[in-house]
Amino acid sequence: MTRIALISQSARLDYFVPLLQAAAPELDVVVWPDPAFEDADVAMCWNAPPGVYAQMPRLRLVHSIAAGVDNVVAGQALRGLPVCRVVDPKLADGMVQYVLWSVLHFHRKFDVALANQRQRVWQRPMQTPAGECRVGLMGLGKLGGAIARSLLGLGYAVNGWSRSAPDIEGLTVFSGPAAFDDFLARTDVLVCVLPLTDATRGILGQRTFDALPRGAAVVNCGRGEHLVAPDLLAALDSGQLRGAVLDVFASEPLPQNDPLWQAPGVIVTPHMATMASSAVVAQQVADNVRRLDAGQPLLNVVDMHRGY
Ligand code: NDP
Ligand code: OXD
Repeated sequence: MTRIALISQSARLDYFVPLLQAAAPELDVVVWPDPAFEDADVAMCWNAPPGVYAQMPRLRLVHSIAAGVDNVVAGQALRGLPVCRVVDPKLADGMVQYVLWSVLHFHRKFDVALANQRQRVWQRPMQTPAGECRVGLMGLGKLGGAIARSLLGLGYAVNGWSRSAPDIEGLTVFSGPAAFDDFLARTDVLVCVLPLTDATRGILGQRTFDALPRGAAVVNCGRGEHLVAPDLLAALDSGQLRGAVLDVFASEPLPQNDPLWQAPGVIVTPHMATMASSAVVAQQVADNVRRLDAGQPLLNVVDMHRGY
């Protein structure tokens, strides 16, 4: 019987047990750190403890419960194991909504109105059409592509940055590191939906902020490690940046004493930009386990050379 181990050092994953049993009654499901995890064929993970796969000699597949795989591969010897992730159109819908809310916050100057409210100031901020608000999307994959199409549909001026140049009607794409500064120079609201890799870690730092037009805003819904928080605070303090919406943090939950909680112009949300339904995640993992056992190609396999 194929055994699947639910593994996380930071979250309880036992709610997946009945969902997996419903999706694939033939599976034997165990929850780490039950010692039976060592004999599992499949690891289904979020934030896996470093080195855990080395204790699993029968392991044949690592499956993230999420779109990102950074925290299931960090600190692991993968020995060529396939790594799969979740891809779900409804996950993209949630991200589109979150980013739209963030873009509206800055474009329609809700940040100004809310700050004025705290001072009992009645002042109608000047408004501009969507076409004059330039949204710069870092990452044009499953999530970034959906965001681009939605914002373009609402009339925003959208530019994108990625490694390749996906063909999205109306989107101007800047490709690779050489085009990064040109991309930034045309951005009023910078949105990060990149995966976390060696190439993207710390990309939201001083160099990037300095290359944006003065008064630009930043939205991070990729991973916390994309952001260099002291650089953000300095850029806000100097007025180089107008504000930031942050959904992800290097340490989650965000520690009580973190200055980001109270930083003027910063909105903190608890990694809620989007979330696949647990039933969909369980079904996708169950489908991939069946494919694995049948020797069929797996779905949503991550290219571990790229890291995403
Ligand atoms: P995809 O793999 O579909 O897309 C990744 C995109 O990033 C691609 O456009 C890719 O470019 C681009 N990219 C990767 N590395 C670079 C680089 N070095 N330079 C430029 N572009 C790069 O990922 P998804 O859209 O599905 O998800 C993106 C991330 O969103 C996840 O990894 C996760 O971290 C985060 N996320 C956050 C959630 C939240 O609630 N806050 C929820 C879900 C996901 P190319 O295609 O050209 O290679
Ligand atoms: C994801 C996430 O990667 O929820 O899916 O962050």
